[in-house]
Amino acid sequence: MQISRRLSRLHRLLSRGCHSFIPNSLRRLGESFGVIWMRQTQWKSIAGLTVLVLAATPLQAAQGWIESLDGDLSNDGLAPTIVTMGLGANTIAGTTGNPGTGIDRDFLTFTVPDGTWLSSLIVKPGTTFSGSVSFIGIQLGTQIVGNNVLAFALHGPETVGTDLLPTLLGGVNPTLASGNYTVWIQETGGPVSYGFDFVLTPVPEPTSLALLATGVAGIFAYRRRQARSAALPQ
Ligand SMILES: [Ca+2]
Repeated sequence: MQISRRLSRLHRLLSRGCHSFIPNSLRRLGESFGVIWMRQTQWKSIAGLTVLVLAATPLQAAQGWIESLDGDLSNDGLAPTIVTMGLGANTIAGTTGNPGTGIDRDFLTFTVPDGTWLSSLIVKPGTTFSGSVSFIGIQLGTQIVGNNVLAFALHGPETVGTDLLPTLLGGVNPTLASGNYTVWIQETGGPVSYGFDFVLTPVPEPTSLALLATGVAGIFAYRRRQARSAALPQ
C-alpha cells in the first residue's frame, strides 16, 4: 500500500511537470521501477526535434510540370517527359508553337494511379492563343507514335476556365481510368503560353450502372474521334 501511494504521488508530480522537485526517496523508488528521468529542457529538445523532422518530411511528391521551373517538355512523342501526377489538380504549363526557329511541340507521359481517375482537364486562365489551331491529344501508353492518338481536341479562347475532357472524350462526365497516358500539346501558329490542370479524383464505389454507362459512352467517343485523325497537326 505504501509503495502504491508513493507511486501515485510520483505520477501526480510527473503530470505537473515537477521533475526537479521530486524527493530523493521517490526518485530512488522510481529508478527501481525503471523510470528514466529527464529534465524539462530535454523534453523540449525532443519536442523541437520532432517538429523539425515532421517539417522536413514532404507531404507528397512534386506533381505536374511547369516549364519555367522544371524545363522544356520533350519535343519527341517517342520519348515524352515523365510527369508525376497525384490526387488533386496537377498543373501542366509551358509554351508551344513556332517562334520562328522551329516548332516547339510538348509531349509528356503520366500515370493515373490505381484507385483514381482523370475526372477533368481544365484550361487554366492565362492560356493564350495565336489565332491558329491549339491542339491537345492523348494516347494510351507511354509514347505517341506518329499521329496515333486516342482522342484530341482543338480549342480556343472560349475554353479558358472550362473542362476539355468532354470535348476530348465525349459523353457525360467522362473520365480516364488508371493507367499510362501520353499527351501531345501543340500550337500550330506562333508561340503561346498554356496551362492545364489535370484533375485526379478517387474512384467512387460503383453504386449504380450509371457509372458503367458513362464509361462505355466514352469508349465509343474515342473510336469516333480516331476516325478524325486526318485533322492532326504535322
Ligand atoms: Ca515547350
